[in-house]
Amino acid sequence: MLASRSFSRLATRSISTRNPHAALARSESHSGEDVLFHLGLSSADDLSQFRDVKYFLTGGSRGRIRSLANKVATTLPSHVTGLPFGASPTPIGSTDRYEMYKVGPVLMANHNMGIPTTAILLHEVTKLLSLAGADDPAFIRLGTSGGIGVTPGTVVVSTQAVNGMIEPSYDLPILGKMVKRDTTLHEGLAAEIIEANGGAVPLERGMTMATDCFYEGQGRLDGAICDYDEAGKMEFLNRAHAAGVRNIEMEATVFAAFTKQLGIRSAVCCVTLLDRLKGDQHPHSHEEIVEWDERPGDMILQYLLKSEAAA
Ligand code: R2B
Ligand code: URA
Repeated sequence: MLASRSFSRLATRSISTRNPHAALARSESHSGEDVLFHLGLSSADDLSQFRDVKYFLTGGSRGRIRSLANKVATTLPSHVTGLPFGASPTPIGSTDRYEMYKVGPVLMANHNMGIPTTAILLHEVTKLLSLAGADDPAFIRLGTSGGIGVTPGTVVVSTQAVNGMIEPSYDLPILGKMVKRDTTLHEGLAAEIIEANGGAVPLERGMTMATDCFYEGQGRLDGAICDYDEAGKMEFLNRAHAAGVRNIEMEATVFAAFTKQLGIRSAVCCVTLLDRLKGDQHPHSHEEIVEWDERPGDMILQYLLKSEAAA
């Protein structure tokens, strides 16, 4: 009962950008097009193929996104993917900065590491989907992270993102002023993902901290520079844990804030590769890490199957 209601779409709503100067881009560009520079696409291309996008999945590594695209192609039914039997997805646009794939209603691209590269992708994919007239697509980040007091291999489905100051805010200097944006994620989408998982992948709910540095920003003692000690590191990690943070990565704040500002439903699902309360380096075997790496994608495949079955 709850399942069919939560997976149904109540209203159609085109994704939209929020920029009163949109026409300026075309008038300034050499050819009168709005160029999505880092995707290698433009408003002059036939973007109608993106109109049916219902899900945008992103994660850091291009290899992980490529393998996810193949899994989506082989797991979703052919009436959803529209792919002939045995066909593999091929990248769309330029592959210099990002690798982007589309399988039926699922668009996928890697965002690389950190907030700036993720922000560029979010701007351009959102413009792309808006130009194409896509209807209310959900944005989901699938990634890896360091857990805090969480069993390694657990996927944290984020309630909210916090920055490296443990504040629920994405802070971006704009025109020389610090602009702070809300980082709350969409409750309903997270609930649908968790329900579709049905206990198959171990998961926890919790806040996710996004930092600007893998080493010092995450309180590691093993970087090339470190001006604090073990006690300082543990005080920081314990304080984050007490505030409700269950994992640390490098993109959740911009992902949450960007989507929240444009009214896009979004979720962040990151597997924890180690418990930072126990150390800084990955103590687990390569095979374990490879298996855990697949978990967020496998969870989302279950969500896609269920969501499409209810469509
Ligand atoms: C998780 O893993 C990467 C750093 O190793 C970074 O992109 C992140 O958020
Ligand atoms: N990604 C991070 O940002 N931190 C970790 O500890 C592991 C993966």
